[in-house]
Amino acid sequence: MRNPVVCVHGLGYIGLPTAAMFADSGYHTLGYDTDSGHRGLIASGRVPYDEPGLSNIVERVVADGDLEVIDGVEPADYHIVCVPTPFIEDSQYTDLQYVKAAGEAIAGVLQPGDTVILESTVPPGTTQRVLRPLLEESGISAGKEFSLAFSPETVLPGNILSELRENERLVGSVGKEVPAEIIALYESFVEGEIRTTNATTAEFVKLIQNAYRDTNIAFANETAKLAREHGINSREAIRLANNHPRVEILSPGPGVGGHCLPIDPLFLNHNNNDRADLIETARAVNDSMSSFVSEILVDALGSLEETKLTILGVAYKGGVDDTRYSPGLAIVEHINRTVNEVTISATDPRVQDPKIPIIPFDEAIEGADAIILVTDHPEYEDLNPDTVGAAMSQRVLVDTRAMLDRERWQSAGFTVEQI
Ligand code: SAJ
Repeated sequence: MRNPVVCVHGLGYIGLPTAAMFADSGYHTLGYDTDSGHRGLIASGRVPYDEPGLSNIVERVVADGDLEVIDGVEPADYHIVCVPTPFIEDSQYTDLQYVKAAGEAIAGVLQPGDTVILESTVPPGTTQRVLRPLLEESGISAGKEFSLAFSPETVLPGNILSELRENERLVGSVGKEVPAEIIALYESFVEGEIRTTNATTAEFVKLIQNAYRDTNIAFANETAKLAREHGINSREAIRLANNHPRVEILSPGPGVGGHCLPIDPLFLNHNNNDRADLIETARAVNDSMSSFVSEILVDALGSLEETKLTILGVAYKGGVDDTRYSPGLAIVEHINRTVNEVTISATDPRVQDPKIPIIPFDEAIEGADAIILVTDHPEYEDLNPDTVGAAMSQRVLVDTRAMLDRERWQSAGFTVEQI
C-alpha cells in the first residue's frame, strides 16, 4: 500500500510549519501556495520569515523530497487548509475569499475516502455552511463519502514548532464522529491530548481562547491606566494582587498586536446580533494604549511639538519579526495624526519593514528627546543608559514593557515612565 499523501493549502506562518511536521512524520507532503514567489523560496528549502528552528526542518524535508512544493492543487488523501482569513475593518466582517478559493480548488480533485481539514481561524459555522457546500460541488457528500473537519492551530509565534508538538489538539468534525484516520494523522506529531467535538464548537473554542487572552490583557491595561491616576506603580500592584490564589492578572503594555488577538475576537460577531459587548470593549481598551503612551510622553516632555521621538521596536512582540497590527506602528500613527511638528524614528533589530523606514539603533536615538521601548526584544535588555543618554538631547525613557531597570536608568539621569 502506498503512503498517504497530505496536501497543505497555504504555506504561511501556520501552513509551512504544519507541512514540515507532516513531512517530518513520514507523510509525503505537498505544499501549495497561490504566491509563486513564496513557492519558489520554499521549494529551494528557505523560509520567508523568522521562526526559531523552522529553517532547519524545512531545508531537510525539502532536500529529502518529503515536502514537495506544487504549482497547482493536486489529488491527496488529506487536504489541510491553512489560508489567511483577514478581517475587513470597514464592514467588520471576516474575509473568507481564500477559504472559498481553497474549497473550490479541492472540490476539483476530491475523491471518495479523502479527508479535508480546515485549520484557518474562521467565524463559527464556516466549515459546515461555507466550506461544505463548495466541497460537495464535487458530487460527493461530507461525513459520508469524504471526511470534513475543523482543527484550530493554537501555536504561539516564536515557539511554533514545540507548541505544534506539545499543545493539545481539538478536532471538530462535520456529520459524524471524528474519524480514526484524522486522529492518527495528528498523532503522527502531536504529543498533547487530541480532543474531539463538532466543527462549529471547535471553531467557537478557538475564538473564545483568543478573546479570553485579549480581554485579560485589556484588564491589565486598564489596571495600568487606573494605577497611573492614583500615582501607583502598576507592576508592583499587579505582582501583589497575583499573590491571591485565584487572581492572575497579565502584563500591561503598549497595546495588543499580531495577526490573532486584534481580530479573532471580532469574528464572534459574524452573523449574529452583535452580542460581544465585553469583547468589543476590551478591544477598544487595548487599541487605546497608543494614545495612553502619547499622554505619558506629554506628561514627561510638556508638549510633543517640535520634539524628536524614537520608537524601540515595531515587531508586535519580543523575539519575532512580524509587524501585523504592531503597537509600535500604531503609536507612530497616533502621534503623527495628533501632533503638528514631530519627528519620529523607528528602529528594530529584527524587522525590515517597508511600511515606515527602520533605521539602525545608533542613528535612531541620535538627538532624541525621548525613547519609547515598545517591543520586549531580548536585544534591549542590555541597553546601557549612559551610552544611550549621551546620544540623546533629553534623557526621557518610556518603558512600556517595564523591562529595563528603573533605578539604573534614573541614576543615569533619565526620567523613567513605565506602563
Ligand atoms: N501581550 C501583552 N500582555 C501580556 C501578553 C501579551 O500586552 O501579558 C501582547 C503581546 O505583546 C502582543 C499581543 O499581546 O502584542 C499578543 O501576543 P501573545 O503572545 O499573547 O499571542 P499571539 O498573538 O502571539 O498568539 C496568540 C495565542 N493565543 C493565546 O494565547 C490564547 C496563540 O496560542 C494562538 O495560536 C495565536 O494567538 C493564534 O494563532 O491564534
